[in-house]
Amino acid sequence: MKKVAKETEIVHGTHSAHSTSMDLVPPIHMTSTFRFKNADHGAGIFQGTSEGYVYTRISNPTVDLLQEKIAVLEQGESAIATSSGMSAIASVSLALAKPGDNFIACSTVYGGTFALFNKHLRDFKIEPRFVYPSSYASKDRIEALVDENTRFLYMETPANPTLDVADIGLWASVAKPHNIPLIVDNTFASPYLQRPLTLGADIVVHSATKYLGGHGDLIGGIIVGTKKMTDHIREEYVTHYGPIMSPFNAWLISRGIKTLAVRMEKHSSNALKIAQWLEGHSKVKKVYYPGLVSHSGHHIAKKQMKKFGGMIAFEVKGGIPAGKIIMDNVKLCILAVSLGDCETLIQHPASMTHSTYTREERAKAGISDGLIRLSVGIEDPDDIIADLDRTLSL
Ligand code: LCS
Repeated sequence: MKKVAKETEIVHGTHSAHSTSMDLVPPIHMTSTFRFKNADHGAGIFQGTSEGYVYTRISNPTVDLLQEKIAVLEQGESAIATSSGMSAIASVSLALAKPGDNFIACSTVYGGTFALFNKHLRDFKIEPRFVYPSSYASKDRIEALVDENTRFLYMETPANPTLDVADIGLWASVAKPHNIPLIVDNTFASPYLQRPLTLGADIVVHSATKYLGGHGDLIGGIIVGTKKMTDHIREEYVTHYGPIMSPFNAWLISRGIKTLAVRMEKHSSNALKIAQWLEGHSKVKKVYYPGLVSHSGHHIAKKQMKKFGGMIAFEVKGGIPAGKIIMDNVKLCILAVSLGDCETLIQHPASMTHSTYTREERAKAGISDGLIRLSVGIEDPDDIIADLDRTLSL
């Protein structure tokens, strides 16, 4: 069959109907274990000589369907669905690095990722080497941090919460000659807007809690890469530490992904309109949105993203007190962390999602105390603008 468009792949996925029930939507396999036909069949599955499922911590048909779907979307060979975005990042890190090793990461990442890297991996004697500021780092500055114990490079683009854009191809050009994998957290963009594996990355991770699920009703994570790489991560970490996704969450994410293209189009067009409006507002000091020509990473974003996504950060004149007035008085926008939901969410990174950084670390990573983050939903953009406009004039 002729290769179909991305939007078509997203709707159809990879499953074919069950031969008897002929469901349009595949059922949820809520089972912890699976029957063997006989003792030889069971033993054969364990040895890899017979086909079949064993136990849901190892694999499950509903989770497999989601993994196949995401692998297709990200143009990877294989994927692993995990219990959360954090468990995806922890699984990859701990599968690739051991005590005495180090890795290089961009300095502006989700606050939970920063805590994992800067505290918990350090406890395991795995050293993070942050690139400050990371988004527009030259090849030489990244290269200077590599040594024989460097096990991976890690970047988030666009980054949480500053929307800094890092050049995936440039980071890949440092990783490749050393044969070190480049990991990209593609949560903010989703595979609809950006496909890091086609730009030189080796592994993609996601918080599926966000745009992939799309409806704010679950927690989940994804790892995508070559089959060799995902087999290694499974064997080294996932199977025996057990951070796997439940079949119910996998089913919900498969359902959410069907509307990924239309949601990302609407998130992106809404966010662009709101960012342009904020930029023109007299009470707004600075707007961070990769779709704005004024954004320092606009040219890179244009090169590696289809559109610019639904996340905006901005600073208002009057700093934290002025920001609090907005957060305490919005009516349509909801004061909550997380992102990528249908509803517009607003939050304050310094005191919320990025409070895992010290003030000095935040300053070095470019996360100002007055920064407000907006996850633009799929409502009518004029209603979101009206809500923000009212609070900005209080
Ligand atoms: N990667 C990114 C870019 C994230 O934004 C998050 C969570 C994670 C990984 C971790 O995923 P989780 O385990 O939560 O599924 N970001 C959040 C945020 O900005 N607010 O609340 C969670």
